Amino acid sequence: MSNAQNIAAVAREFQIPGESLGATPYGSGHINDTWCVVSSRSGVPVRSILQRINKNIFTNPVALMENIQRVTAHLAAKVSGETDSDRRVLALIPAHGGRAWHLDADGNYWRAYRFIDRAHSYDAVETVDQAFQAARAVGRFQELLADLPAPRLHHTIRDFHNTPQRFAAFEQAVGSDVAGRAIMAKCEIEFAFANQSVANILVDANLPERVTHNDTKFNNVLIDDATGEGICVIDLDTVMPGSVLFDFGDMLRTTTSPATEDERDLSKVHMQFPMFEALVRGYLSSAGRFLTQAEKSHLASSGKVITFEQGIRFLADYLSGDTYYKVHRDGHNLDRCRAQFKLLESIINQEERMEQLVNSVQL
Ligand code: ADP
Ligand code: GN1
Ligand code: MG
Repeated sequence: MSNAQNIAAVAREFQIPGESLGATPYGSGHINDTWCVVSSRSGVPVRSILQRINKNIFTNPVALMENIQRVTAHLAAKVSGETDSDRRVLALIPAHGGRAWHLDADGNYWRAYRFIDRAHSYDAVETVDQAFQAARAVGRFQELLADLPAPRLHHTIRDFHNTPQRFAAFEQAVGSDVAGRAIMAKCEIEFAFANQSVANILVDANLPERVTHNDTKFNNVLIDDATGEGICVIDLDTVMPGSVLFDFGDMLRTTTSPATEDERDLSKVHMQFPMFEALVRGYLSSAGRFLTQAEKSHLASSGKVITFEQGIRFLADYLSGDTYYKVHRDGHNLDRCRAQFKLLESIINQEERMEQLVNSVQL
């Protein structure tokens, strides 16, 4: 159900105005399938985003879409009146019946968003300002959602950042070795076991629950082409109750190294201190207004936890035969794991200096 004709048919289920000109696969996300749909409105081409939600991973798409509707409505009300307010929040395009989603004959859930023009996502960070801007945008996103009215959002994936549970799943994947690949990943498996204690740092810290994004990798923040501002935080599937430290940690994981997440030349993978500094300053410029001391004191260690968590998630998926993340080459998940573990080593080597920086910025 993904040839051009079928995509056009799905696009017609939504209130996308104008006549459809075509659709192309879009973005580099690992989970959902995304297309950019172009339609002609009075002769002017207009783009929309069409997404098929990964139903193996998100087992309750209706609850997920309810979260997204509540979150986007709340954010839109908060930014209304600001310049460019319609580019600061994702806006769902409803289906013809008025629902926020369309269910196809194969049981797939789809949604559409207005395309945010004049902004881009990047798989690797290029400048310190980009790191600053992305972190500021995520801090603001959390701040704007702090007064989201009850009830609590649905957990779209249970125990998403329960790192000890992620470790248990990894251990199980090693034990069952269903794809017979453990032999290929001996060093990485040893490294994971040697660093097991990292998994407990944030769960043991008794941090406050807030509305958080939970998937703040750099390519989930759109950077404005003209101003360089982190204009919109996207990919809202995992917005749910959580700790802000996982959001900050995932930015640290994805914005401090010059290399992409799956870089095979590990000499390119390292934590660049100036990027970390920009990240801390950008994040505190918005989130500094509401963070507790306990949260601030875990900023540096959060990167270590989530980089470890992500490494063992990629490794577990490699050992399980690549059932979760999209892969584009043999050994892709193992490459991703290796890059995470290299980055983790680099973070650990600079930990003391990172803690000092966080303390000095707070004064
Ligand atoms: P995934 O969950 O698979 O990562 P995303 O929601 O992050 O999917 O979308 C994939 C990519 O599509 C993003 O990285 C971004 O480049 C682009 N994208 C998503 N939504 C929009 C939008 N509303 N406007 C412009 N680009 C978008
Ligand atoms: C997935 O959807 P995407 O590609 O932004 C994953 C994140 C990982 C990330 C690693 C729902 O994010 O948790 O950190 O890949 N999303 C889900 O690149 O598992
Ligand atoms: Mg994404």
